[in-house]
Amino acid sequence: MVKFSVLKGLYETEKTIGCGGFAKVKLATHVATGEKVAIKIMEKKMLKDDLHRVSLELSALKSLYHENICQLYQVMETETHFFLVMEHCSGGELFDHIVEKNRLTEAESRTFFRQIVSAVAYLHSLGYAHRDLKPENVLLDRNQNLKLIDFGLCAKPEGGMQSPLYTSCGSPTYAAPELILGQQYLGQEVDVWAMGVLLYALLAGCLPFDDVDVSNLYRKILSGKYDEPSFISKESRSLIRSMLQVEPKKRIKVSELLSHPWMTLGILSPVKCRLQSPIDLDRDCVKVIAKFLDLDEGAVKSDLEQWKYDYTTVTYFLLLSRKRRGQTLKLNPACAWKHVKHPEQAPLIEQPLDPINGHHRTPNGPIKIRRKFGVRSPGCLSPASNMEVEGACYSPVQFLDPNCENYCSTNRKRPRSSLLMDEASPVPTKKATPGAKGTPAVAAKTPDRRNLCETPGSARRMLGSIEKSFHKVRHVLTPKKPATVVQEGPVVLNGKDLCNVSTTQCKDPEYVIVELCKGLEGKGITCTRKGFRIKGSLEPSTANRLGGCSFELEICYLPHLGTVVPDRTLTPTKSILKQGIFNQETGQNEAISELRGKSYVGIKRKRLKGDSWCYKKVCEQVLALTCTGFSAKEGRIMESAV
Ligand code: 6BE
Repeated sequence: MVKFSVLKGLYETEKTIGCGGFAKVKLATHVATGEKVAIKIMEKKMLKDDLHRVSLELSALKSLYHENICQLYQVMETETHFFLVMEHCSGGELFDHIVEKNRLTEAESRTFFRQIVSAVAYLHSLGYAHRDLKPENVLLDRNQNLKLIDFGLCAKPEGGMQSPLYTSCGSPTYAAPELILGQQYLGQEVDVWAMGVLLYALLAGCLPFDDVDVSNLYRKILSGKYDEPSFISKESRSLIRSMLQVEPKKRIKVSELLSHPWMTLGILSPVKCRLQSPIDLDRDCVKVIAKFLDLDEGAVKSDLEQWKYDYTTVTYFLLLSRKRRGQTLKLNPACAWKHVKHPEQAPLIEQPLDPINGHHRTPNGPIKIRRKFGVRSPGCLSPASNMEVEGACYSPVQFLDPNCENYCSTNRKRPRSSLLMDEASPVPTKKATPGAKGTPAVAAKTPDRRNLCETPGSARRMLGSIEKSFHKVRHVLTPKKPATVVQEGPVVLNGKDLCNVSTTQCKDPEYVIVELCKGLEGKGITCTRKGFRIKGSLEPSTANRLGGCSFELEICYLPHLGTVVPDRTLTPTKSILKQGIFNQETGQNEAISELRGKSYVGIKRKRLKGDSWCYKKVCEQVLALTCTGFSAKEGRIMESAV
């Protein structure tokens, strides 16, 4: 199914793997190479006040090339949506990895933390501060390499990294004391604090500063006091302590982190923050593209060197990654690319500049100077010398795909939204004043996980009219949702789906769902039941300060592990996968009705949106309920032991 015509023939979209506040991430296959990618899709209408973040994120991503930063491959913009085609990180969130393992060993934490420090040091070296470092923003690729994501809150102070910033943003639990106090701060220093919280989370499996009450949370952060679990080594504790220094000037510097003895223990080499020697465009990959498009190598090469983040760019990146893995370099002739878009027909694109030097960065390291097209949007020139410029402030690239209804071949008219973003890009500096009696300034604000970034009023006003004009187009582009089919009974889980499933010792799904709802409601979690699914949510205003979360729990039958016929050629998991719920007597897969009272019931958990730590709390509640058998009383078809 292709929902977005702009992707037609170029990407085969699969499932949605994440829904954030204003973006959804879909898995997809890049048709030309058959490689997996992640597509971050943002609906402009939903972006509202967050529209400028896309601009920030794009300008940052376009200047970044690092093995621990999720690579941007292609950008598409239609009247209604932004599509960011990005590197596929099949290992999912580092957060889930920690939750799954409870906590990580020192060696594993070191391996991960070195990569985080490397990515952050690289960012800082380019003049960017991330400002939203947390395990939810760190993904793992197939080789367990870490990849930093989400640059929507990053900042690039005009006067360089030593210039102060003012806007408080990011998650409260990762916020440095100076952010809480609403003071001016240095991007590097708040990133170091957040990395301290992150390292603590890796090693301890919980947060150093945590409280259900927001003011208490801020008090704890400001005090800088936290528990040091005894299982954490003296060296680790000392490193965490050096990062979690309340006084920013006493905090360890990123440059010191790179060669810190803890970081190099057993590995010896200091952390590298930059990629090694610049590499020229890979000739083999260029050749393959040239052959496919019937162009000469030189044309493809010069096209690629412009780093337009179009289909040529993504194809190059993916071919290169195939080459590095020792896989064949060939392109799928069935791909629509050839028919819809030749490099020379590409719309004239405003080039993003390397925000540091006004140079064009190339993914392979060398910086090529191409000043001509780099246009700084006038709105970005800050009048005050100390004024903060959030993110880079170049005009977002206009990209209209010829395959889309809204493609404008002359490309003279900029989409209104882009003009809008130009206006919105210089986020006004906001100097928060700490409340009376030392009440933290941020505490009074909405405890949204990414609070406190503002959009100028003019931009907000413009949005209203743009929304209206987009409304019509949206109806054409967005097909109606199919009516949801409410199932009669619980689904039977396949072996593939067994992750994020809590098992119960109960065989009655109705009992489990009723008790689960009761138990969660008892903990102040709002639940709505639909069939054998529960949609739940935790409001930010109630028990948590993390911006709340919503989740889905699905009651399902677990595969009948006991009746799987062992197949010696397969591993146990594969054996379940292959055979499903197999009844030895009948030699058939059992129907759901026949499973009643025979199969154990499981609860599949899924975070829909919101804060991960808040979601972790929900998971803990679910686990607590399943462990206690939902209540003190005996379940109807409950068994005491498996
Ligand atoms: C840029 C945000 C992003 O994701 C998970 C998988 C694959 C790819 C895990 C489960 C199948 C593969 C069974 C945000 C959030 C959705 C995690 N901004 C990404 C890129 C991004 C997500 N992935 N790759 C890139 C990703 C995540 N799964 N497994």
